[in-house]
Amino acid sequence: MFVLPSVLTPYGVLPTARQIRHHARQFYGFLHFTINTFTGKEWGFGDESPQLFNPTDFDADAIATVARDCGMSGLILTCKHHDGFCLWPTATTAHSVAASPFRDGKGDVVREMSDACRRARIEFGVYLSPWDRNHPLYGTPEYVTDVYRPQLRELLTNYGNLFEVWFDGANGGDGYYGGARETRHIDARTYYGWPETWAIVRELQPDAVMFSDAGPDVRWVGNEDGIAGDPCWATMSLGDTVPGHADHKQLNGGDRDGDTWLIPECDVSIRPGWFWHESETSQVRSVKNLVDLYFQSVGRGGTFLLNLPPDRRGRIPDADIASLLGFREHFDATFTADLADGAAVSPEPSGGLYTSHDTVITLPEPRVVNVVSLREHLALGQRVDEWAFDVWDGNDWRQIAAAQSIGARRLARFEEVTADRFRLRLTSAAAAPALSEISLFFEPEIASQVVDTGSRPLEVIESATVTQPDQQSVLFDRGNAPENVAGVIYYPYAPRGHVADRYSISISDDGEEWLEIAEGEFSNILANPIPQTVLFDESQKARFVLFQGTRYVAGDIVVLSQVHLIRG
Ligand code: FUL
Repeated sequence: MFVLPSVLTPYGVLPTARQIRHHARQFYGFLHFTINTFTGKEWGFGDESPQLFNPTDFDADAIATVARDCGMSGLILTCKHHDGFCLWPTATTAHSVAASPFRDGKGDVVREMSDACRRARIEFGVYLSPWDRNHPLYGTPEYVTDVYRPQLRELLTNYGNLFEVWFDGANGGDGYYGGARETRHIDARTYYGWPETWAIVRELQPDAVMFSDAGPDVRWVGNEDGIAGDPCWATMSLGDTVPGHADHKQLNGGDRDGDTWLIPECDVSIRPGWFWHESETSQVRSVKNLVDLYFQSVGRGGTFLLNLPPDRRGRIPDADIASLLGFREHFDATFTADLADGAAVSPEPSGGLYTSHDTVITLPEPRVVNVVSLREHLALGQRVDEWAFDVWDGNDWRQIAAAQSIGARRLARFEEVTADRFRLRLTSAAAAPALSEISLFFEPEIASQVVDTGSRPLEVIESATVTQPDQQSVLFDRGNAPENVAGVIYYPYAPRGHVADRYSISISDDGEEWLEIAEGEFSNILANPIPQTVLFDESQKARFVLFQGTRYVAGDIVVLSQVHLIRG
């Protein structure tokens, strides 16, 4: 049994037992899979036919096995995304798998996925989008009481234990809404009655953590890049933060001595988009990038939520699997052997905890080290403000790492050193230190990865930069012998804010008569400002190509962005 040294009393805001268990999950996955997988969209409008959902080879066991094999502790499935299509046969709407060709309308993706996770011995969680662009009642109180909460109850009661319930913050806007095709605004503060909705989760799944911009257990880290602030405090003062209305910077770093313990969860996709798009197969994150993200999320006291988008078969593509397994291999090569094992520690830990401001670790022999891993005993609160790590070079101590905050876990990389003596200095702490781990590791170099994705990268034939603040269109003049153009890539290089979220593309041979060949939405562009690829139904050979931003988010001007034409 753990006997706490008597000098240690808890400091500040403390995590719940549920949160302590969640911190330990560290790395888990997201599955973004729905009709969008078949339409190529990131946000469906809600008018898509359920007939489109038709994975040809869906294999939940194969997906869960990949997640387990790459080291994930669980998977969270988009049971309903913003387009309102339910991946289980719900009683609340006809817009579900029951109306799709999948398993002849008798399928239940949530059932298959939750069962497969249990078989693979990983946990299962659900994402249920509050925004529903399909449902006619969206925007009325009845949507919340008669549709959304009953959907939640179905998911919370029929699929076994859930480890996390994910409430995203995208809210209101235009949609199909049962044919009304209009814009519906809701008040993010009051509309969903979050306290009542959260109470349903507590009642039916008391062990599950809940995620949103405002917790109550897990908070968004403020970006969709998977990167926590440095430092990133587990506590944050909620103020007027509600799901869908939050200060991204504050979410990213938390507040030292904030009033609420909110685990920072770093969500990011293994590809640029959250859903599978064929054109992104050449852009799967490399092993090195995934490892860096682990250090920037788990290594800063957060959790790492990595999205794996199944393709139209209903499988994780080979290129993604190669990166994931490479990540696991590197992870094991780094973290299997704690090089501080067998060390003499001075002063000795008391009750299993390192309680001194200065701790010297003497190894039995010199070892090659380049990573230190620290953890605080979370039940006593986040106590350490600043720390530094030194190596004994034979004559003197030399500092090789330093940072603020430790919390659930702090990983620091430093130049490779061969030494037998190291020292941790807790240079500033709000209360007597209580560390549960000081470990040393050697991280090998990551071999560069050559993955043949079998996909041909898109070739840019001409680019234009938008420089004028009020310029909302780009005109390409391809001259008298234009080549085939397959589509357009829009780079929202603007500072977050003034970017187009609707577009229209037209062509003309003479600059007078125009034909619109594409129009649509750049969904989620504010939270995830990645390049947006629009591929035409067929290649076009026209002298003029006109790209127009027809609506702008968080402002109405383009500050600086680029538009590329893709070779057809
Ligand atoms: C956001 C959504 O708008 C995105 O489509 C995606 O699901 C991301 C994880 O959360 O709120």
